Amino acid sequence: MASRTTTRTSITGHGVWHPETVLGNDELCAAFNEFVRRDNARNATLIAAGKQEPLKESTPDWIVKASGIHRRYVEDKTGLIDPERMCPNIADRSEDQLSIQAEYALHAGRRALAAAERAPEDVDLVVLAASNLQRMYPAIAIEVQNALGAHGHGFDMLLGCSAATGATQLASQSVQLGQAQCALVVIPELTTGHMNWRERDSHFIFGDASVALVVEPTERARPGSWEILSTRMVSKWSSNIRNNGGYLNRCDPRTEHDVDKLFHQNGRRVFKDVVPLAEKFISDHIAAHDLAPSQVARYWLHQANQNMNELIAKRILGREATREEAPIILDEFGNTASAGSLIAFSKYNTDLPAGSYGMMASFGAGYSLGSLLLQRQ
Ligand code: CO8
Repeated sequence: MASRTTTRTSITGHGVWHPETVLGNDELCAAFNEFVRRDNARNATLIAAGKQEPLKESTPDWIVKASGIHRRYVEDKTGLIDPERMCPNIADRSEDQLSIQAEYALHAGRRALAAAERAPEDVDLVVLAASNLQRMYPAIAIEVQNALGAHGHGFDMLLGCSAATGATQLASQSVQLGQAQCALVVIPELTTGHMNWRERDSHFIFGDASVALVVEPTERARPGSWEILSTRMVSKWSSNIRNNGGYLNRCDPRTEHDVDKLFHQNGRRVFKDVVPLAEKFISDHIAAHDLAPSQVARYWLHQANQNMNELIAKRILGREATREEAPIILDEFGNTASAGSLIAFSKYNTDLPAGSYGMMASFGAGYSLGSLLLQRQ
C-alpha cells in the first residue's frame, strides 16, 4: 500500500515552445565536415610533418547510433553551418528591448498559463532557470515578471541539467510556505550559444527550446493537474561536464577566448558515472513511497542520450521500458539541457488516467540530480 505523502502543490499548466528553424544531422555534418577539410588544408604542412593530428569528420549515422538525436531546433543556423564561423548569429539587443531569453520564457510561459486557465496577473512568483543565463543582472525572471504584468517577485537560478527540476521544487516550496499562490517556472534553454560547434565529440548534442510550468496549491488545481507528492535533489561534485564561461574570463587575456569557455564534457565518463547514480536516486525516491517501479506509469527522464535513458529505465524496472513508459523527445529536440524532462512531461502526460503516478527526473552537470514524484488528479 503506497504511503500518501504530498506537498499539497500541483502542476496545473504546462507549455513548450521552440524556434522554427530545424537543423538535421545531414546538414550539420555537411557544414562540420567542410570546416574540417578547410582546417586540415590550412594546417597541411604541420599535419604532413606529423606535428598536428588532422581533424576527423562527423557522420549522421554515428550521431544517431551514439545519441538517438536526429535533429534539433535552433535559434539561428546561418552562422552554425558557415564553416568559417561555426557559431549562431544572434543580434545583440538594446537595453530597452526584451532580451532573448526573456522572450523564450514568455513564449512557453504564456502557453502554460493558458493551459492552467490563469491570467498573467495571477502570477506572484517567477522562477527562471536554465543551464546558462545571458547576463548576471538584472534577473531575467524580473524582466519576464514585468513583461507579463505579474506581481510578487522573481529570481533566476542555475543548476546545469537540473536547473528546471530544481526550479520546480523551489516553486513548490514557495507555494507550500504560502509565499506564492501561483508560481510560474520558466526554462529558456538557448543552448546553441554556448556550444563548441567545431568539436566533433559534442557538436551534435544540443538544441534550443523553452518550457514552462504553473505550480499552485492542490486545493486550487483542476482535474487533470499533476499533484507533486514529493521532491528530491542530490549533488555530487564532478568537472566532467563543464563550461568556464564567466565574468572573470576577460581578466586573463591569455586564456579569455579558450575553448574551455564553451560546453565541454567527458561524455563516456559521464555516461558511466550518471547511469548508476540516476538509477539509485530514482529507485530510492519511488521506494520511499512504498511503490514498485512498475506502478509508475511514466518516466519523464532528462533527455541527453537515448541509450542512457533506455539503460537507466531498464535498470529501474528490471526489464526494457516501453516508449510509452519512458518517452523520448531528444530525437526531435536534441539535448535541451535542463528543459528536456519537462518537455517530455508536457508532451506525454495527458493520456494517463487520474491516479496515475509519474516520475520527472533530471541528471547531469554538477553532477546534479532532481526528481519529482507526481500523481494525476
Ligand atoms: N562522428 C563520428 N564518429 C565520432 C564522432 C562523430 N561526431 N564523435 C566521436 N566519434 C568516434 C570517436 O572518435 C570514437 O572512435 P574510436 O572508437 O575509433 O576512438 C568513437 O566514435 C566513440 O567515441 P566516444 O567514446 O566519445 O562515444 P560515446 O559512445 O561515448 O558517445 C556521447 C558519445 C554521445 C557524448 C555519449 O558519451 C554521451 O551522450 N554520454 C552522456 C553524456 C551526458 O549525458 N552528458 C550530459 C549532457 S550535459 C547536459 O545535459 C546539460 C549540461 C549543461 C548544459 C550545457 C548546454 C550547452
